[in-house]
Amino acid sequence: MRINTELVRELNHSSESRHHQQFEFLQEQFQQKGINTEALINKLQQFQVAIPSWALGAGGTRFGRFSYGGEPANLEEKIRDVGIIHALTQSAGAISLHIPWDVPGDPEVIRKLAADEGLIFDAMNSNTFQDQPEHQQHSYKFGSLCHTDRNVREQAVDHNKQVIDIGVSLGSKSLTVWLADGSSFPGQLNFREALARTLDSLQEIYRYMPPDWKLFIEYKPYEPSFYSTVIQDWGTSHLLANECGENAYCLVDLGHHLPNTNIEQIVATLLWRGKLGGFHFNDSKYGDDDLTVGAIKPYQLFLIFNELVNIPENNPAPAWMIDASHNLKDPMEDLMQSLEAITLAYAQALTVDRDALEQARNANDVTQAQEILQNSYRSDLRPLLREARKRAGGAIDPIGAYRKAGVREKLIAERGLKTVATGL
Ligand code: PSV
Ligand code: MN
Repeated sequence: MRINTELVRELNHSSESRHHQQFEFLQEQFQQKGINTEALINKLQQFQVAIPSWALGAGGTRFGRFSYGGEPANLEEKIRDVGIIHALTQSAGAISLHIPWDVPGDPEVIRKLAADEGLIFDAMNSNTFQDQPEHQQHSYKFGSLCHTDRNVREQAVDHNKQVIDIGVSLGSKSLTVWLADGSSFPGQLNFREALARTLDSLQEIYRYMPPDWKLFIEYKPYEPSFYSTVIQDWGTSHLLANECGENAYCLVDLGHHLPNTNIEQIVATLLWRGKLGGFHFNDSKYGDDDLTVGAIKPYQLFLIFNELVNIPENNPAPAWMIDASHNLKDPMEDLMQSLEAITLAYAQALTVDRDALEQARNANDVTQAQEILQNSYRSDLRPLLREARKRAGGAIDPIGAYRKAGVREKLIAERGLKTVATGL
């Protein structure tokens, strides 16, 4: 199943005139406010978010997993699925692989396949949170890079080195390390020694990276460890990144914060230090990456983008990725909803009147500062997103087009109802 430009044009046909009216109306409003529509469209078209290879199948919980049907059974099919999402949205031009779930047979063939779909390889992800008996001698039950046993640490470091090698063969330029290392009971772990051992292991991985690569260090306060996590927060991630070197950065995953954490402030701090390397988007009511981006806290997402639109020169462009779980919905529809929410928050943040906001801040006009932000947040910029997509060759209404084209039905016919994608 593939979606080509011809088909997208056909699918767009019925939405064309309605879209035109809505876009004209929005453009007039932009003119009145002195906002440059073309510059906005240009920025939106440049903005690409990577799709993780493990998000294309139905996710499970520890209580069960309900398959979706037509799920990709191998790396080639995962790339094809991201190709479909990219063809419709024109904003998912990259895929992020998790090893050993996605070891490529022939890297050249995989590279070509991705290029045919207009995709590049974003950050590589290592996995030392699960045991893969056929690939490893020692267990990660009590940690990996932090483990008390040198042999386990060496095995985990070697795995990360292999992931880098695979990434190099595919043209990726970064490695994301997320560790499940931690403890579930007080007394289990010597905090200081565990952190020191983790740093030691990370430094060895860092030294192995090619000079044009970046290391992203992801943090998470709990789960699967329920008492302590070795890299629990942005401060720990920042400390480790600093100790590793200038190509090591922090990775912020929205779901990896305790309730009510001010994530936008963390983003601002990391940007100030030039250490924000990557971003995992998702949403949650209670924790981690349970829900579609923007499903619960769209205003928080906007406030985060309000910080992200101004990337200072000392911080390289962060890597954007969705990292969400899909338990009930069609994963591809869910990913398209996430892309829409992310792009919308980005567009809204781009329309904030920065000069007026700074003036209000400097005058301590609290009400006005809030008004400025909320005016942007409350404007419906969806016609702008549709126009940017349409001009780039994408669908005016990606989910509508996906359904009209019968993508899922065709995938089920091709792949069967009972395929299971590798992942969590
Ligand atoms: C962990 O919760 C995480 O956010 C990390 O990014 C992992 O690599 C990913 O989910 C998938 O397991
Ligand atoms: Mn993540």
